[in-house]
Amino acid sequence: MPTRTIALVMMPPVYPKMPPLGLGYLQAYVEAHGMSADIIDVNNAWYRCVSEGLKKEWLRSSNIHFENTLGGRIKREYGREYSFVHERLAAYGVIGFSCFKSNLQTTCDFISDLRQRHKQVKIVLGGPEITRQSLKHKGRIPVFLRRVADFFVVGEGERAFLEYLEGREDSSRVIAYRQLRSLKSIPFPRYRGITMCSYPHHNAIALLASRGCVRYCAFCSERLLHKGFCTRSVEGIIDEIHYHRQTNQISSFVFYDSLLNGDIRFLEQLCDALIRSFGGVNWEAQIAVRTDMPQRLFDKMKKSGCYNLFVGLESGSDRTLERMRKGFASAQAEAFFKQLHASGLSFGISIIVGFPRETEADFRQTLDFIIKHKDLIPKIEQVNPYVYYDGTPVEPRADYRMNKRALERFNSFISAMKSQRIRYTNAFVGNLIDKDGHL
Ligand code: B12
Ligand code: SF4
Repeated sequence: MPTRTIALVMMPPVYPKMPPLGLGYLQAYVEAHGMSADIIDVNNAWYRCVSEGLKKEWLRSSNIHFENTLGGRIKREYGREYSFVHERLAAYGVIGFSCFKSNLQTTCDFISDLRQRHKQVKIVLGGPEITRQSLKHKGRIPVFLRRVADFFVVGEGERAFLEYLEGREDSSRVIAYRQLRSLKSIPFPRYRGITMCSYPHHNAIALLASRGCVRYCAFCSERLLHKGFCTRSVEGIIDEIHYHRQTNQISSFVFYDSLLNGDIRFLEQLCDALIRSFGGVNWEAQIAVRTDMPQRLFDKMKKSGCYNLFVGLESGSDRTLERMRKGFASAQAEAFFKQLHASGLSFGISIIVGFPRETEADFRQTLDFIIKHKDLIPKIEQVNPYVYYDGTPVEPRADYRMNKRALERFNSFISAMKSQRIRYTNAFVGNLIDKDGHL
């Protein structure tokens, strides 16, 4: 098996502005175990060659028609670039594809094309969409995927992919949730072979300080990707930042963690180390509302270089927050925002309207909360009607596509933000709404 050459591929469309973090981790892990794997970021290569109009479409999320037809379009309109990737991939013995909902169609179509010429190639599929498909089909991988690929990884990829490469796969053709026992000494992504300056955000890079989550929010599919919660070592993260500052002149670091404050002792150690090692670096992250963070920790976050935070408030109604299992009440969120504010930290919040059994009064309370605190909350980062995700404990029928009221409330929310002159991020308003209205 080790004689086979390995490629790790990201097909489009996914977010194209920074190198793919998941594939960076897989490459680093496989290489630490004595094998070599090349990352082929087709998403980035094709994004760079298309027209400005197509680039704009690429960045609009939940754009299902665009997602499902992009591969065919590239093949027709950018034939040279398509063939170039085809030729390049035909040289590999094992190809692992990273699957998201947005790139699944392009990935499957491309593999079918590749197999026509390259019958011996072994195809492995992993990534969040494979996990979602498995959750949707109660632990099974659906037939349309089984026809396309040889092997599937559900959940974290490092150990599972290595087991496959070492020939330890079994007849089920699936490895699920084979998680690393510890992240403490995991090798960090160096993206060998990738030209960092080919990315639009060439001075920024994604980091991961932890995996999983400590909360159980009812609507959330993110916590289903990884069982439990664990952190890396602070030293490992500092080494990674040193490496990318020196080797790739990276000056901004975007934490892709589900939440950076899952373990507040760890967060404090991280901030201390960032201050000690660099006098601070530019960083941003998602965090959850917590009642146990001392003010000095917010101060350290600011001092260590935090320039933006994303906080999931989701509702201003205590009944809805409780049904969402957010783990806090609106008064606690208010106190938390005051702490952020007092340390001079910039942040944005997200809101879900039309969550199951949200009454008109609950919805009003959310609006009132936002309006009352418009000077405290710097911006609304994301607003969406409730979207059902496979594997979550909420009724699928509550999804906004079957709940007219959720869309009505979404529209009233936007009108209120406009009339009250509340700042919001356009790109994430309604970003989970299908652009074609498909299920
Ligand atoms: C940061 C982030 C973003 C960023 C950047 C996204 C990007 N593509 O780089 C931004 C804010 C732009 C974003 C936007 C969106 N996001 Co987002 N995002 C994330 C987040 C929080 C982290 C992603 C990450 O890098 N994780 C860390 C890496 C290490 O994990 P990973 O990529 O999953 O890789 C591991 C495994 O999956 C596996 N693996 C991955 N690939 C492969 C391949 C092989 C061969 C193998 C064996 C294993 C394997 O091994 C890896 C290492 O263990 C995740 C949730 C999460 N916690 O992961 C959501 C997540 C990826 N996002 C999601 C969604 C839905 C979106 C949006 C569509 C939302 C929207 N409508 O706006 C957009 C789409 C943007 C796009 N077209 O890509 C979903 C995707 C669900 C799905 N089934 O595809 C996720 C999973 C959250 C969720 N709802 O569950 N997102
Ligand atoms: S805190 Fe965030 S990632 Fe964790 S369960 Fe809640 S919504 Fe999901």
